[in-house]
Amino acid sequence: MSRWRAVAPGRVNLIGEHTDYNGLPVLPIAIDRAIRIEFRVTGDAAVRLHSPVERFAPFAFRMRRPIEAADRGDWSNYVRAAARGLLEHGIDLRRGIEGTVSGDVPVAAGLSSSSALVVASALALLKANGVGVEDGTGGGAGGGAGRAPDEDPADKRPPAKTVSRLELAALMARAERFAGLRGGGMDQAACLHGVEGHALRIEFEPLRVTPVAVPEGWRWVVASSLERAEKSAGARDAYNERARQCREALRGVGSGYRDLVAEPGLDGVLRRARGVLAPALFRRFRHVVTEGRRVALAEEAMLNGELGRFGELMVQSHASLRDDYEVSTAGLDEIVEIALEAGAAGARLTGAGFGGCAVALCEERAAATVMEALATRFYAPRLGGPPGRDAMFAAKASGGAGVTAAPPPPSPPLSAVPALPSPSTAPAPAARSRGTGNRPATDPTRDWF
Ligand code: GAF
Repeated sequence: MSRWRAVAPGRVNLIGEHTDYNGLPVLPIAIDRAIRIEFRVTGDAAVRLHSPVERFAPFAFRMRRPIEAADRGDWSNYVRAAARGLLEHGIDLRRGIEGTVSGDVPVAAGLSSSSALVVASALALLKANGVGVEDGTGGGAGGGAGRAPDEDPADKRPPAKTVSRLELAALMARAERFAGLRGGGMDQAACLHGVEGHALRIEFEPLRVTPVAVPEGWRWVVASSLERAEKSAGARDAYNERARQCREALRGVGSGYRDLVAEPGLDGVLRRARGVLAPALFRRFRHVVTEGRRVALAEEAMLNGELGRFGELMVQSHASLRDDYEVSTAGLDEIVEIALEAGAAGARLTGAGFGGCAVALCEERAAATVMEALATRFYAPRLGGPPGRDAMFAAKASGGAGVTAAPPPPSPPLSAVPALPSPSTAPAPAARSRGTGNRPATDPTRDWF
């Protein structure tokens, strides 16, 4: 019986934070850390998955509309979101999947493990139902160097239907909102369009992805603040609140963010906005428009190989996220400070903030010194020893998500997955009501799907 493996990378956003849901570009990389689903296709339209990580309890659900949500914070919601998104798009999910979810993207770390799970689930379900994924790029994206192939060459059956990567990215961005966070679409697009050795300029409305080569010798050090930034918990409400404030600010200023960022000087825009917005709204607004401007400047710096300039823009971005957008934490600020003092060209929080990780840009020869300084000054006092491989690592710009044939299993103990009632008689199963139980851990980055 064929077995498959859907692999979907996490991402590190280099610059352009909290701009995607305002229709402004971002510049992330897909990283060499991924969520994997090893699965076999089943004849009934149901999903049965489990994980070797204890806190992610096994689950099963039938893919019949409406797909019920499980409790807030339950990891199955990301898989349910993918199935729901595909069904709503009119994709006929007659066949299901059964398998194991694993991976090495640290969870609740701002590295997009949840979107990687959504994308991996969607790819697995599409594969199970003979729907191909095309590299259509909407005119923006270049080739797929380093991208895992979508089809096993041995599988000659023509796909019943195809979707393009861009279409799927947009679809999954909408679908993931089912889990509660009103995200903007960067994470799913980065996950599906990653290109080895390249950052990705992602534009929205319409979605376009353009790879930008990362110059030789630029290194990205990712360091966790050891504070969980749970997309499905506290961070979600604070995030959604920021998105609401951005819309409100725009109503006050009376123009679109894209037009505002395109104005020749931002001083006039900011002066006008200061006159009409309450102070907190003005600060949110100022972050968005200045960050929008920084993304274009950072891309230019990357194209010109100007490491110092790119670093400066990262530092400005962090200050703006800390002071104007108020999404940083003392831990993230400290990591940025230590990294800069140790010789990083730039450093900033990455992802939504409220905990999670920071990313530092270093010259190749400075990376070890920066990591050493973080180990001694940030991690040793907190962990009583060196950071684990999920707390601090050098990330590489990597290829995007795909499905390949999997080697035969050491078969997973699927008996652990709850049985579903018979499809002919039973209603769709009620959402499982077990909480995930956020166990306190010394190093909270150690859990992964
Ligand atoms: C989260 C969201 F999912 C993204 O869409 C983006 O807004 C990011 O936070 C902040 O830039 O990862």
